[in-house]
Formats: sequence, structure tokens, C-alpha cells
Amino acid sequence: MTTDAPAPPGVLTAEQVAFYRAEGYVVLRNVFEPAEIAALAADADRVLRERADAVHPDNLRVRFKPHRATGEPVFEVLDPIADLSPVARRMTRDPRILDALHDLYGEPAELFKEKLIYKPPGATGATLHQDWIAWPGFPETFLTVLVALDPFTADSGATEVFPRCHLNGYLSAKDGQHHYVELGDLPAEPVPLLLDPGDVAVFACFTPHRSAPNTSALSRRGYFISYNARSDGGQQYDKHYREFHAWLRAKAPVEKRSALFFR
Ligand SMILES: O=C(O)CCC(=O)C(=O)O
Repeated sequence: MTTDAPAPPGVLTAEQVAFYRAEGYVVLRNVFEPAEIAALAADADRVLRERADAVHPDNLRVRFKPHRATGEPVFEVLDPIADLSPVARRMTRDPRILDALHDLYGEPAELFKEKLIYKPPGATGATLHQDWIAWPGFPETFLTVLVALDPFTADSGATEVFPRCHLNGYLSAKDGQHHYVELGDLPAEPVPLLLDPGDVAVFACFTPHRSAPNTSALSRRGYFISYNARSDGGQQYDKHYREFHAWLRAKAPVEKRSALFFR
């Protein structure tokens, strides 16, 4: 039988593809040059400087985390950022990412969502969770490409993944809500994704992950870019953000909903 489908680009080794499938994550070293990472980091900081008005608790684009010591809210995320940063937008289409994902999927990838997690000093980490959520049509091929802009270390609160647990699928109620995962439910030890700027980690939507507080003196900036396989719903970026915003509004207390905005 012949097929017109192009062969995967073959930028990953067979071992890397097998590792990702078995472990639910893979780390790719030195994917981006220092100058490219410096350009994205500078543009991410420019966006924050020029769009200080966006950093507001009623803005659906931003999220805050409690400071690990004081409990005060600390700004943490711009979700999305690609519409504000041409450098970020370019990275979502970078062939080094898209070709690697084609190898993992065996077909082209489509951008699903993207966010810049700044994680400044003192910000608490992410509670243990899986990224998949039971919304109608939410792609099971969803995965996240994490591009490190700063060192991901034990002190800065590197993302930690629980290997092989993705093979058990979704571990929570399929009720359309976001759920945390109980540590005791997991049969594996966490692996910290210790990354230097320019390194990339890819992890699957069923891979449980978390991160510790940032106890270092520097931000731990990472660009978290999520994709789906083209055959699993095609282009869904705009649809995702429409659904995400509707979900955030529905979750907010009724008396706060009219104040919410996206800017
Ligand atoms: O900041 C991290 O290390 C993880 C973030 C995360 O898991 C998320 O935003 O879903």
C-alpha cells in the first residue's frame, strides 16, 4: 500500500521516541541557542513592563500564586502570551519543536495553548496534577513542550514528573473540573526536570507533575507550549481559549463575573 503522508522528519532518535512513550516525558538538551533564549526572556519581560495594566486579578490572562512565606499573591503566569510577544509566537512555530513533535506523534502537531510561567522568587509551586481535563473533545494527544528560559533547579522549583504514570490514563473524576492527584495514588518516584536555559522537556497530558516553591533569588521563567496531534481535532487554539475563558467565568463567584476581562 502506498501513502501520501510525509514521513516524520526524524530529528529525534528512536530511543528518544521510545523513552517518551514509555516514561511519559523526554528531555532534549540545547535545543535553542543562548541568544534565542535571551531574546524570548527579554521580550517576556518587555511585555510585563509595557502591559503592567494586564497584571490584575480580574484578567483571565493572568494567574497569581501565594508567596511561600507571606501568603501574599505573587503574579506568576501570562496565559496566553503569543498574541503579545512576536518572539514567543515565532517559537510556537519553530521547526525544531514541530519536527520533534512530528516524530513523537507520527504526524504533524497543532498549537493548542501556550503560557509563560514567570515563577518569581517566593512563588509557591504547582500542586500535583494532570493537564488533561474532561471537556468534550479535549485531545488525549495534548502534550506540553517546556522551554527553559532560566535554570530549572531544585531551588528554583523545577517541574517534577512522575514517570510511567501516564500509562494509567486520567486518574480523576471526568466531570470537567480541574483535579489534583493524590501522591499516594502514584506508584513512581518524581523526576525533577533539571534544565538549563535552551533545554526543552516534553511531557504528556496524563503525566502527573508538580513543582516546589521557588526558594532561589531569581525567577524561574519557562515557556509552556501545548500541542495536539493534527488528527486529534486539528487546529483548536482559538476554540480552546473560548472554552477556557467560559470555564473560568463559570468558576468565578457570581458577583465577580461581570468584573472579569481579557486583556
Ligand atoms: O510551573 C511548573 O513547573 C508546572 C506548571 C504546571 O504544571 C501548569 O501550569 O499546569
